[in-house]
Amino acid sequence: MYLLYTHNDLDGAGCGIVARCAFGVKADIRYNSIGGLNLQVERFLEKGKKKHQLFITDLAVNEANEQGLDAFAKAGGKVKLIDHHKTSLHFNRYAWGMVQVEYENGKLASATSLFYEYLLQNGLLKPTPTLDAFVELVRQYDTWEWERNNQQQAKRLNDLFHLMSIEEFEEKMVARLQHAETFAFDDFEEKLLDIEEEKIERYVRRKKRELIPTVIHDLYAGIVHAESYHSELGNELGKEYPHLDYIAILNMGSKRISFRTIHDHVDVSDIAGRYGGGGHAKAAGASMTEEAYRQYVAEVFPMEPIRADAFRNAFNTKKSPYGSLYENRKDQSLFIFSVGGGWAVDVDGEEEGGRFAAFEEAERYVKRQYAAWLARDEVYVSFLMEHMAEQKAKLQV
Ligand SMILES: [Mn+2]
Repeated sequence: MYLLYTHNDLDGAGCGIVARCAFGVKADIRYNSIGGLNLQVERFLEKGKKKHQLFITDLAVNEANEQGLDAFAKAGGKVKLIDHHKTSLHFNRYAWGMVQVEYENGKLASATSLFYEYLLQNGLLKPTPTLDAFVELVRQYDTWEWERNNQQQAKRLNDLFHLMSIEEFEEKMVARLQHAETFAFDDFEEKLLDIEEEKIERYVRRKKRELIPTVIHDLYAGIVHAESYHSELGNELGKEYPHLDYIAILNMGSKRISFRTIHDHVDVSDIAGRYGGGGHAKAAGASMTEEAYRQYVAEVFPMEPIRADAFRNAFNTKKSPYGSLYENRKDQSLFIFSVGGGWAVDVDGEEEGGRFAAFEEAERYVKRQYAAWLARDEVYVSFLMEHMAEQKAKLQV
């Protein structure tokens, strides 16, 4: 018998699917949340079944289970932990650990791609073009390479995964991988996916208005409560508000926080690590500890959500030669204007913050220091008129 304890996301399910293709009914597959795995491994170690081959994929165990598994392996037990999370690299010190974040050609690994290659190399599964294509879609989705490559099929595969139970998805995919010549969705799935795509867009648009900006441990975070579509939210909100270092997505029901960033200067697995969690540099998660609850929920509760930049302006546009006006909830006026090849900021008429080489840097400054947004045209026009009146009055003195 083969036992597979794997993650309950698309990459984890991909491991279940290739295991089913390899072992058929001889595989007992359990899909776990990050927290659920340790309980499952504890129970397995108590029974100490040495005749089973245990695979753990896309997840890591805690220290107690790490030692338990090592003792189990040393006593002749068969176990393999295959993962691609940076925070799991220390398992490589064991013969039973196989953690790889990146391939030699620079492409990022996923648990499904690593496990698939393991099965091929050990003669447990025969490669087919359909399997290759499926594994590559999962890898592109899990590593976000799909976005750069605009690989919509990978994104849609993940959407489809969330439209049904894991078991149903596994059954559907295994049948397709065993019989189809190429990997594709059927007409009904394509229609469902179109509807789902619109639904996600509406959801993200609504969440944009609930985002709360705050500073935690010297980093600028955007906080939002959401039960689903964490990847889409992390990505869309991050791009909409590039002055935020990262996005924290809270799920109060499951008491979990997801951390996402689009920036290279932030490693969200470090932030998750502070609360006992882990993950990748750009996507990580943790349980909501009491400290996390205080910082991300209680202290933030009285704060106001972020205001989006005015988007229908004809005059008050970014990088306008006449200057761009921002405002905030304290009724301050932040005016960004070009000067001598650079950019400067006036705060209520006084220059502040020094000179900026690029407009984006000046904008980042007013957004981070003053929680400001691009004002609407009406506000801009009356600001300019007042400004001109002041200048005139000064000249007449
Ligand atoms: Mn993964």
